[in-house]
Amino acid sequence: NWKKHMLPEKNDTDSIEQDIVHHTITTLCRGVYNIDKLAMYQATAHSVRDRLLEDWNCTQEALHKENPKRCYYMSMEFLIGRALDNALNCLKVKKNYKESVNNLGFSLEDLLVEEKDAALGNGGLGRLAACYMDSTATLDYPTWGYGLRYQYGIFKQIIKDGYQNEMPDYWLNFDNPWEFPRTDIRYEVRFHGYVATKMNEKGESRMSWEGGDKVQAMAYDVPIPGFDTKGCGNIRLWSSKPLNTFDFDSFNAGDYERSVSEQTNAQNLTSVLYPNDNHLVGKELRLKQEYFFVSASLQDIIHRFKRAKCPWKDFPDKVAVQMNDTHPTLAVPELQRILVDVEGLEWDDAWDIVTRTFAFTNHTVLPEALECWSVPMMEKILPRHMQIIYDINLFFLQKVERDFSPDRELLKRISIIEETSPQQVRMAYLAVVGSHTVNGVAALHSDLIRKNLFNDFVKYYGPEKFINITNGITPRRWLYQSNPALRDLITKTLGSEDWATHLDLLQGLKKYADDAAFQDAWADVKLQNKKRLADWIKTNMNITVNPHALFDIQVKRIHEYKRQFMNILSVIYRYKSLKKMSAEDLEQQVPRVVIFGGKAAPGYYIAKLVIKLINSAADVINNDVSIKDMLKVVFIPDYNVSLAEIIVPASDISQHISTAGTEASGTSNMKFVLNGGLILGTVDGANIEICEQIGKENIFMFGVLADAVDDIRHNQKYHGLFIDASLQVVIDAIQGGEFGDPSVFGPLINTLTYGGDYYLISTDFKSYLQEHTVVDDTFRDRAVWNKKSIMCTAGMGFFSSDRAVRTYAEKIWKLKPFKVGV
Ligand code: 26Q
Repeated sequence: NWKKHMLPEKNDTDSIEQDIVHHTITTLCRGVYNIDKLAMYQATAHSVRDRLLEDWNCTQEALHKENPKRCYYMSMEFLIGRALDNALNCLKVKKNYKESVNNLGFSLEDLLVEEKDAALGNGGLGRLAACYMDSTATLDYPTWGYGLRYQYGIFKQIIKDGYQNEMPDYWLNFDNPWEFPRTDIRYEVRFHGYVATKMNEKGESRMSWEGGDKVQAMAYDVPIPGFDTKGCGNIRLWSSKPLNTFDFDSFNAGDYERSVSEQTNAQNLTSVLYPNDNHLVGKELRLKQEYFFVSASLQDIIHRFKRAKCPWKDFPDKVAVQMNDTHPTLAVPELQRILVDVEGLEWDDAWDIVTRTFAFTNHTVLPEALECWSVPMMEKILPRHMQIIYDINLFFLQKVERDFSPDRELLKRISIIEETSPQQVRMAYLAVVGSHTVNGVAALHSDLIRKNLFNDFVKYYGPEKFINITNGITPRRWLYQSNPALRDLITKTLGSEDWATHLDLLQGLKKYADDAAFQDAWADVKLQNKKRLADWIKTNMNITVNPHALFDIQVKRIHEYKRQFMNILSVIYRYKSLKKMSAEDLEQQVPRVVIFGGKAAPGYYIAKLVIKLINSAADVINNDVSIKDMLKVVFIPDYNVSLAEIIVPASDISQHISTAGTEASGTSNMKFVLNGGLILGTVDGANIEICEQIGKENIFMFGVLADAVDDIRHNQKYHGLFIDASLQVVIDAIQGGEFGDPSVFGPLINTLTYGGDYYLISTDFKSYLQEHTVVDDTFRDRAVWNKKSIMCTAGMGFFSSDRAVRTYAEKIWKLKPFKVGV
């Protein structure tokens, strides 16, 4: 009888309107006559989610029946952004919704911006996870994401006096139509306690983790629509809740307050996302979050596995787990613990299952970002896991010694335990030992980790275990959704919108690259997008920028290795040069708008000073009438996914200027180029492959190569730096107080002059300035520029996250698409 009531939702405008009104009255309990934009957004979102849920249920039911192999993408971060526009596009109902919302007296565009970003991530790694979920859903791969449901996402950045201030992002303040609490899906997670020996059912002696404190993990599901498919993916996020047991001991002791405060502690576990990007913080709470996440996810995976009654040895044929960096690495000892201590398997059989299940993606080579946890901390919070890690390490080292080399130095280097005081667990090594495949995220990065970080492991295991899968981005959000004008032009030109799921088809644009009419249409789209951004800047910051100027954009987390400092130094150099020019010369310049955006980790003092310097320079430059609007500087506050959707389509140039060898891949570089923006960049990360794909004549590259960096650092250390005259001019201007109290910037300038210039700004500065001149000269010839811009977009097929995910599925997960009935 159920079936007959399960009628599909209708998507004609009349039915849509009915649904929206219905949700207004019931779900929101609002009178139709006093409804505001927020309520209207919510009612609309609820009606869209109804349509999504049909697909969700359909997919999950089919998966349950067929029970194919599945992949689980474990990530501490998912930087999803807004969901409504994406869902409308995926379901192909945007046009009708627009009309329905209009008929109800609202504009859809107004409603879309009412939604708060789901900002459960810091930057690249979290956004990558979101793009991959979009692609696995679109390609019908049976993949689920697992993550944490932080109540506070990445902080909101406010600029006060030029300085960054942080405000909490309490994003769940209003109801969130895009998550489903699963009140019935709960698991217990233990911390602390002790290890005892016990007899199991077979009469064997086993270790058992007992006592300690327990909290509960409850599931929230976030449906992930695929583009133009009935299939719908899922991200399962865990929220910590107090266990609903009553602490009678405390109660009897009359300590009611304490028992309540313990409950609050349990809830606080998943309160806040750590706001550090590419930087380890060794906080106990972070370690607890990691274990909580891993424990709940594995219990859920095993619960699902057991329903099919397969033998344990088949586990890796049913389950693939991808670890997004080392953050979920405790899953390795946790699965080993469950198999040996709880399920009674022999160590070696269990270890075989573990290592056939996990794979690990590395996202960084920066030493300060590599996770290391102190042994005493780990012992206290996870006593049994610490023992298991020691055993994993012991057996591993014994094998290395026996099968490979007895060299003590090698064994010390390759050990999962670092013999510092106190000892440290090297999580990246544990992840390598516990995985069957390890991958880097761009060709250069994968080479570097094979050569440096994991070199001993490559020699021991052989090179096959260490592969490259270059990152990708979803063309749905990063072109189809965020750049409607370009989307329509491309679709019209190519004759269909198949490119949105087969991005290589963009190649078809190449034959129009010299066509003057097409170039004009192309340039007009760019101008529209620049106007859209200029309007945003005017409305939100009250700064006027000229949309015909060259828009030069650097938006990403603020970090020394990304060298926003070098960018603002070059801007100051440009400013000083403009000021020296005659009126005639000034008139001949290419006007520039330099746009910055990005958050600094709250405790990252130098990064915060960079923000201050950008804002101080902007103040002076933007108010100096003598340069005739030839230069404007804008720091866009609170850069996030939704702002990126406005900023990315509007670049002429975007900057990706990390010291060679430091940026693993970068993904915003791909987004800008896909939208017809040219790159000014170093020979680093995915810039190199972008260059290969689009042609070196279409990208501006400068700076030393990665393999020169070590020697230069060495030389600088022993022979001092060489500060070029152009750089000295800028340093003098700052120290001379042209941008406010110079003592403020002392520590920042010192990173160059006394700090050894670790990121090689002085090395690259001259070639950077030269390349800026090349950019200006190229921009003067509009036809040449437009052609380059077209060739950029046309060559970006490779960087679709569909390609990346397909490669993961074929090379690592051994997973086939699973299509639900049409
Ligand atoms: C670790 C321990 C404790 C607290 C925080 C962390 C932590 C959190 C986030 C460490 C690192 C991160 C984020 C890393 C990251 O975003 N890396 C970026 O990953 C992108 C996707 O592969 C690449 O494109 C970027 O190059 C890389 O920097």
